[in-house]
Amino acid sequence: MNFQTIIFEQKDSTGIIKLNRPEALNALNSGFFRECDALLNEVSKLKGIRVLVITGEGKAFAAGADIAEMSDMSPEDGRKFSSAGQTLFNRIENYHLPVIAAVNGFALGGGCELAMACDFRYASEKARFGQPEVNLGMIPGFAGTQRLPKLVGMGNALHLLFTANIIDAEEALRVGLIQKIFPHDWLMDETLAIAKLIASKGPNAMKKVKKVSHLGSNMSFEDGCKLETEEFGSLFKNEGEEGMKAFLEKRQPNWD
Ligand code: CO8
Repeated sequence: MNFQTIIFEQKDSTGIIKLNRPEALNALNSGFFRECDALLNEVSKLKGIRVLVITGEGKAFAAGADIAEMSDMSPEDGRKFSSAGQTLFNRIENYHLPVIAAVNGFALGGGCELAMACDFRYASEKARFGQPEVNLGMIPGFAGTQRLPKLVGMGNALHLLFTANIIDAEEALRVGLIQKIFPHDWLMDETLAIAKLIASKGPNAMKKVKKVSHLGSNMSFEDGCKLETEEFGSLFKNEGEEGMKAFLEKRQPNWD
Protein backbone atom coordinates (compact mmCIF):
# COMPACT_ATOMS: atom_id res chain seq x y z
CA MET A 1 0.00 0.00 0.00
CA ASN A 2 1.67 3.18 -1.21
CA PHE A 3 0.38 6.54 -0.05
CA GLN A 4 1.67 10.12 -0.10
CA THR A 5 0.18 11.32 3.17
CA ILE A 6 0.22 8.23 5.38
CA ILE A 7 2.33 5.17 6.17
CA PHE A 8 0.71 1.91 7.19
CA GLU A 9 2.44 -0.78 9.18
CA GLN A 10 1.20 -3.95 10.85
CA LYS A 11 2.69 -5.07 14.17
CA ASP A 12 1.20 -8.37 15.36
CA SER A 13 -2.54 -7.76 15.30
CA THR A 14 -2.30 -3.95 15.38
CA GLY A 15 -2.40 -1.76 12.29
CA ILE A 16 -0.54 1.54 12.68
CA ILE A 17 -1.62 4.50 10.54
CA LYS A 18 1.05 7.20 10.68
CA LEU A 19 0.27 10.64 9.25
CA ASN A 20 3.32 11.43 7.19
CA ARG A 21 3.61 15.06 6.08
CA PRO A 22 5.91 16.23 8.88
CA GLU A 23 7.07 19.23 6.80
CA ALA A 24 3.50 20.62 7.11
CA LEU A 25 3.01 19.28 10.67
CA ASN A 26 0.76 16.58 9.13
CA ALA A 27 -1.87 19.18 8.18
CA LEU A 28 -4.94 17.35 6.87
CA ASN A 29 -5.59 17.88 3.17
CA SER A 30 -8.02 16.31 0.72
CA GLY A 31 -5.31 13.82 -0.32
CA PHE A 32 -5.26 12.55 3.26
CA PHE A 33 -9.06 12.11 3.31
CA ARG A 34 -8.95 10.10 0.08
CA GLU A 35 -5.96 7.99 1.09
CA CYS A 36 -7.13 7.25 4.62
CA ASP A 37 -10.52 6.17 3.28
CA ALA A 38 -8.81 3.86 0.74
CA LEU A 39 -6.56 2.50 3.49
CA LEU A 40 -9.56 1.66 5.69
CA ASN A 41 -11.01 -0.28 2.73
CA GLU A 42 -7.77 -2.25 2.44
CA VAL A 43 -7.49 -2.87 6.19
CA SER A 44 -10.95 -4.38 6.29
CA LYS A 45 -9.75 -7.00 3.76
CA LEU A 46 -6.63 -7.89 5.78
CA LYS A 47 -6.73 -10.88 8.09
CA GLY A 48 -5.46 -10.67 11.62
CA ILE A 49 -5.78 -6.94 12.36
CA ARG A 50 -7.84 -6.39 15.50
CA VAL A 51 -6.93 -2.84 16.56
CA LEU A 52 -5.84 0.34 14.76
CA VAL A 53 -3.55 3.04 16.13
CA ILE A 54 -3.36 6.50 14.55
CA THR A 55 -0.27 8.63 15.20
CA GLY A 56 1.86 11.26 13.49
CA GLU A 57 5.42 11.47 12.15
CA GLY A 58 7.59 14.26 13.58
CA LYS A 59 6.54 16.83 16.13
CA ALA A 60 2.83 16.86 15.32
CA PHE A 61 -0.07 14.43 15.42
CA ALA A 62 -1.77 16.88 13.04
CA ALA A 63 -1.68 20.69 13.33
CA GLY A 64 -5.10 21.06 11.76
CA ALA A 65 -6.77 21.13 8.41
CA ASP A 66 -4.41 22.31 5.67
CA ILE A 67 -4.71 26.10 5.83
CA ALA A 68 -2.86 26.50 2.50
CA GLU A 69 -5.43 24.29 0.74
CA MET A 70 -8.38 25.97 2.48
CA SER A 71 -7.29 29.57 1.97
CA ASP A 72 -8.69 29.84 -1.59
CA MET A 73 -11.90 27.89 -1.07
CA SER A 74 -15.36 29.19 -1.84
CA PRO A 75 -18.16 28.58 0.72
CA GLU A 76 -19.28 25.61 -1.40
CA ASP A 77 -15.71 24.19 -1.51
CA GLY A 78 -15.51 24.69 2.25
CA ARG A 79 -18.73 22.75 2.80
CA LYS A 80 -17.44 19.89 0.61
CA PHE A 81 -14.13 19.84 2.49
CA SER A 82 -15.93 19.84 5.83
CA SER A 83 -18.22 17.07 4.66
CA ALA A 84 -15.28 14.93 3.40
CA GLY A 85 -13.56 15.30 6.78
CA GLN A 86 -16.73 14.52 8.72
CA THR A 87 -17.44 11.45 6.58
CA LEU A 88 -13.96 10.05 7.18
CA PHE A 89 -13.98 10.80 10.90
CA ASN A 90 -17.46 9.28 11.28
CA ARG A 91 -16.14 6.22 9.47
CA ILE A 92 -13.28 5.98 11.96
CA GLU A 93 -15.69 6.34 14.89
CA ASN A 94 -17.95 3.62 13.47
CA TYR A 95 -15.16 1.38 12.14
CA HIS A 96 -15.46 -2.29 13.06
CA LEU A 97 -12.14 -2.24 14.97
CA PRO A 98 -11.12 -0.28 18.07
CA VAL A 99 -9.09 2.80 17.01
CA ILE A 100 -6.64 4.41 19.45
CA ALA A 101 -5.07 7.85 18.93
CA ALA A 102 -1.41 7.98 20.03
CA VAL A 103 -0.98 11.76 20.16
CA ASN A 104 2.72 12.45 19.77
CA GLY A 105 2.67 16.26 19.48
CA PHE A 106 0.39 19.05 18.22
CA ALA A 107 -3.26 17.96 17.84
CA LEU A 108 -4.85 21.24 16.80
CA GLY A 109 -8.05 22.04 14.95
CA GLY A 110 -8.74 19.16 12.56
CA GLY A 111 -5.93 17.20 14.28
CA CYS A 112 -7.76 17.38 17.60
CA GLU A 113 -10.98 16.46 15.76
CA LEU A 114 -9.25 13.38 14.30
CA ALA A 115 -8.03 12.34 17.76
CA MET A 116 -11.57 12.80 19.11
CA ALA A 117 -12.99 10.51 16.40
CA CYS A 118 -10.80 7.70 17.78
CA ASP A 119 -12.16 5.52 20.57
CA PHE A 120 -9.70 6.89 23.14
CA ARG A 121 -6.53 8.92 23.27
CA TYR A 122 -3.07 8.28 24.74
CA ALA A 123 -0.66 11.21 24.64
CA SER A 124 3.00 11.99 24.93
CA GLU A 125 3.93 14.56 27.56
CA LYS A 126 4.83 16.76 24.55
CA ALA A 127 1.27 16.66 23.13
CA ARG A 128 -0.63 19.92 22.77
CA PHE A 129 -4.36 20.21 22.08
CA GLY A 130 -6.65 22.98 20.95
CA GLN A 131 -9.33 24.22 18.60
CA PRO A 132 -7.72 27.43 17.35
CA GLU A 133 -10.07 27.94 14.38
CA VAL A 134 -11.46 31.26 15.66
CA ASN A 135 -7.93 32.71 15.31
CA LEU A 136 -8.50 32.22 11.56
CA GLY A 137 -12.06 33.54 11.63
CA MET A 138 -13.29 29.95 11.25
CA ILE A 139 -14.96 27.25 13.34
CA PRO A 140 -14.23 23.51 13.49
CA GLY A 141 -15.61 21.72 10.43
CA PHE A 142 -14.86 18.07 11.16
CA ALA A 143 -17.46 17.64 13.94
CA GLY A 144 -15.31 19.19 16.68
CA THR A 145 -18.24 21.27 17.91
CA GLN A 146 -20.19 18.03 18.34
CA ARG A 147 -17.58 15.66 19.79
CA LEU A 148 -15.71 18.07 22.09
CA PRO A 149 -18.69 18.87 24.38
CA LYS A 150 -19.48 15.15 24.64
CA LEU A 151 -15.93 14.40 25.77
CA VAL A 152 -15.18 17.33 28.06
CA GLY A 153 -18.58 18.91 28.84
CA MET A 154 -20.03 22.08 27.33
CA GLY A 155 -18.21 24.56 29.61
CA ASN A 156 -14.75 23.10 28.96
CA ALA A 157 -15.53 22.77 25.24
CA LEU A 158 -16.69 26.34 24.79
CA HIS A 159 -13.75 27.55 26.88
CA LEU A 160 -11.40 25.90 24.36
CA LEU A 161 -13.45 26.93 21.31
CA PHE A 162 -13.86 30.59 22.34
CA THR A 163 -10.32 31.20 23.60
CA ALA A 164 -8.41 29.09 21.01
CA ASN A 165 -6.16 28.20 23.97
CA ILE A 166 -3.57 25.51 23.35
CA ILE A 167 -3.51 23.15 26.33
CA ASP A 168 -0.83 20.71 27.41
CA ALA A 169 -1.30 17.00 28.02
CA GLU A 170 -1.84 17.45 31.79
CA GLU A 171 -4.72 19.88 31.17
CA ALA A 172 -6.15 17.60 28.45
CA LEU A 173 -6.10 14.72 30.95
CA ARG A 174 -7.74 16.90 33.61
CA VAL A 175 -10.68 17.81 31.36
CA GLY A 176 -11.08 14.23 30.11
CA LEU A 177 -9.95 14.81 26.53
CA ILE A 178 -7.29 12.10 26.85
CA GLN A 179 -7.03 8.97 28.94
CA LYS A 180 -3.28 8.66 29.71
CA ILE A 181 0.01 10.53 29.38
CA PHE A 182 3.39 8.86 28.84
CA PRO A 183 6.98 10.05 28.53
CA HIS A 184 7.40 10.86 24.84
CA ASP A 185 9.65 7.89 24.04
CA TRP A 186 7.29 5.40 25.70
CA LEU A 187 4.13 6.50 23.88
CA MET A 188 4.16 3.94 21.06
CA ASP A 189 5.28 1.01 23.23
CA GLU A 190 2.58 1.75 25.79
CA THR A 191 -0.05 2.21 23.08
CA LEU A 192 0.96 -1.03 21.36
CA ALA A 193 0.84 -2.85 24.71
CA ILE A 194 -2.76 -1.75 25.32
CA ALA A 195 -3.63 -2.54 21.68
CA LYS A 196 -2.27 -6.08 22.24
CA LEU A 197 -4.37 -6.46 25.37
CA ILE A 198 -7.51 -5.30 23.53
CA ALA A 199 -6.69 -7.62 20.61
CA SER A 200 -6.68 -10.58 23.02
CA LYS A 201 -10.38 -10.07 23.89
CA GLY A 202 -13.35 -11.37 21.94
CA PRO A 203 -13.18 -9.63 18.52
CA ASN A 204 -16.95 -9.71 17.98
CA ALA A 205 -17.55 -8.44 21.50
CA MET A 206 -15.16 -5.59 20.67
CA LYS A 207 -17.15 -4.71 17.53
CA LYS A 208 -20.41 -4.79 19.44
CA VAL A 209 -19.21 -2.77 22.42
CA LYS A 210 -17.98 -0.12 20.02
CA LYS A 211 -21.19 -0.13 17.99
CA VAL A 212 -23.50 0.01 20.99
CA SER A 213 -21.47 2.72 22.77
CA HIS A 214 -21.12 5.08 19.79
CA LEU A 215 -24.54 4.53 18.21
CA GLY A 216 -26.21 4.45 21.61
CA SER A 217 -24.71 7.81 22.58
CA ASN A 218 -26.70 9.39 19.72
CA MET A 219 -29.97 7.68 20.72
CA SER A 220 -32.47 8.03 23.52
CA PHE A 221 -31.58 5.98 26.64
CA GLU A 222 -34.41 3.54 25.88
CA ASP A 223 -33.33 3.00 22.26
CA GLY A 224 -29.72 2.60 23.38
CA CYS A 225 -30.81 -0.09 25.86
CA LYS A 226 -32.78 -1.87 23.12
CA LEU A 227 -29.71 -1.87 20.88
CA GLU A 228 -27.61 -3.23 23.76
CA THR A 229 -30.11 -6.05 24.37
CA GLU A 230 -30.13 -6.93 20.67
CA GLU A 231 -26.33 -7.07 20.38
CA PHE A 232 -25.94 -8.81 23.76
CA GLY A 233 -28.25 -11.56 22.51
CA SER A 234 -26.39 -11.85 19.21
CA LEU A 235 -23.21 -12.93 21.03
CA PHE A 236 -24.80 -16.12 22.43
CA LYS A 237 -24.15 -19.13 20.20
CA ASN A 238 -21.41 -16.89 18.85
CA GLU A 239 -18.06 -16.14 20.44
CA GLY A 240 -19.78 -15.67 23.81
CA GLU A 241 -20.30 -19.44 23.86
CA GLU A 242 -16.56 -20.05 23.54
CA GLY A 243 -15.68 -17.29 26.05
CA MET A 244 -18.03 -18.62 28.74
CA LYS A 245 -17.05 -22.27 28.11
CA ALA A 246 -13.36 -21.34 28.37
CA PHE A 247 -14.01 -19.64 31.73
CA LEU A 248 -15.82 -22.69 33.10
CA GLU A 249 -13.13 -25.04 31.74
CA LYS A 250 -10.40 -22.80 33.26
CA ARG A 251 -8.61 -22.23 29.93
CA GLN A 252 -7.90 -19.33 27.59
CA PRO A 253 -10.63 -18.77 24.96
CA ASN A 254 -9.84 -19.52 21.34
CA TRP A 255 -11.40 -16.76 19.22
CA ASP A 256 -10.18 -18.04 15.82
N1 CO8 B 1 -2.00 23.93 7.56
C1 CO8 B 1 -1.03 24.05 6.66
N2 CO8 B 1 0.28 24.16 7.00
C2 CO8 B 1 0.59 24.14 8.31
C3 CO8 B 1 -0.40 24.01 9.30
C4 CO8 B 1 -1.76 23.88 8.89
N3 CO8 B 1 -2.76 23.71 9.75
N4 CO8 B 1 0.21 24.04 10.52
C5 CO8 B 1 1.53 24.17 10.27
N5 CO8 B 1 1.77 24.23 8.95
C6 CO8 B 1 3.05 24.39 8.25
C7 CO8 B 1 3.60 25.79 8.43
O1 CO8 B 1 3.02 26.66 7.49
C8 CO8 B 1 5.07 25.55 8.21
O2 CO8 B 1 5.32 25.44 6.81
P1 CO8 B 1 6.62 26.19 6.16
O3 CO8 B 1 7.79 25.51 6.83
O4 CO8 B 1 6.48 25.87 4.71
O5 CO8 B 1 6.51 27.61 6.52
C9 CO8 B 1 5.31 24.17 8.81
O6 CO8 B 1 4.02 23.55 8.89
C10 CO8 B 1 5.89 24.22 10.22
O7 CO8 B 1 5.04 25.05 11.00
P2 CO8 B 1 5.60 26.25 11.91
O8 CO8 B 1 6.86 26.81 11.34
O9 CO8 B 1 4.47 27.19 12.13
O10 CO8 B 1 5.96 25.44 13.25
P3 CO8 B 1 6.03 26.02 14.73
O11 CO8 B 1 6.62 24.93 15.55
O12 CO8 B 1 6.68 27.35 14.75
O13 CO8 B 1 4.49 26.25 15.15
C11 CO8 B 1 2.18 25.59 15.38
C12 CO8 B 1 3.67 25.13 15.34
C13 CO8 B 1 1.93 26.40 16.66
C14 CO8 B 1 1.35 24.30 15.42
C15 CO8 B 1 1.84 26.43 14.13
O14 CO8 B 1 2.30 25.75 12.98
C16 CO8 B 1 0.37 26.70 13.94
O15 CO8 B 1 -0.17 27.54 14.63
N6 CO8 B 1 -0.27 25.99 12.99
C17 CO8 B 1 -1.66 26.20 12.65
C18 CO8 B 1 -2.56 25.65 13.72
C19 CO8 B 1 -3.99 25.90 13.37
O16 CO8 B 1 -4.45 27.03 13.31
N7 CO8 B 1 -4.72 24.80 13.16
C20 CO8 B 1 -6.14 24.88 12.83
C21 CO8 B 1 -6.30 24.90 11.37
S1 CO8 B 1 -7.99 25.16 10.90
C22 CO8 B 1 -8.72 23.68 11.13
O17 CO8 B 1 -8.12 22.72 11.48
C23 CO8 B 1 -10.21 23.63 10.86
C24 CO8 B 1 -10.70 22.21 10.74
C25 CO8 B 1 -12.02 22.16 10.08
C26 CO8 B 1 -11.95 22.65 8.67
C27 CO8 B 1 -13.26 22.62 8.06
C28 CO8 B 1 -13.20 22.61 6.58
C29 CO8 B 1 -13.82 23.73 5.90
